[in-house]
Amino acid sequence: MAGLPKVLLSGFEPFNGELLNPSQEVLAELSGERIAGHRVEPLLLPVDFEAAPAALLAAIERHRPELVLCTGEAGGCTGLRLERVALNFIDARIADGAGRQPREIDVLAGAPAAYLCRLPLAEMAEALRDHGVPAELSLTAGSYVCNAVYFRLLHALAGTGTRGGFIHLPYLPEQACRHPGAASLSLATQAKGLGIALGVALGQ
Ligand code: PCA
Repeated sequence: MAGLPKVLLSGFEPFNGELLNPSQEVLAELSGERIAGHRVEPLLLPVDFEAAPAALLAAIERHRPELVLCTGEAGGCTGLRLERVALNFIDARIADGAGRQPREIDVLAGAPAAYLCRLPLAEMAEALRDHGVPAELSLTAGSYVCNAVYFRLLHALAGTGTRGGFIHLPYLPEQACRHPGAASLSLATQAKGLGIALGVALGQ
């Protein structure tokens, strides 16, 4: 399988007092899997405005993937949230892992205000629902570390043949127990959903 083209799949470490991050857990489920003729290469990122994009861009250099799919937790969302837009904007509600809390600044000065995702997100969301996985399209990935990583990803990939996307994930049931009323999806369903989304994206 070493010769297969690669998909780079990133997730984040737990943050904001959580003991788990669904995006970290799905990496273990999908690591090394073969999807539509591609091998899934996992990458765990720290919740850090500087270290996370740096590690992602280094991994892209190292692995030369055909597709990069980043994932992160969006506690409270009800399904897989397919992000259409990466904004050149940071406004951190809480400090990152390095203690930084930038407010109302650019991700990259001089770069465009936003990038649109070029993956077939509507088709991916439809396929997810067809397979019983709740999914929604979203026009903003927020203004925290996930959006900053997404913006740096799409900026780096602009004009290359490599495609990229970002999917936010709901709490795992173990997390939702500590947030009464919050939605959750099992790890198996989340991992299945990412496999389906990747299959549709790679089939294009
Ligand atoms: N979610 C955060 C950062 C890390 C994560 O998993 C976000 O949505 O920005």
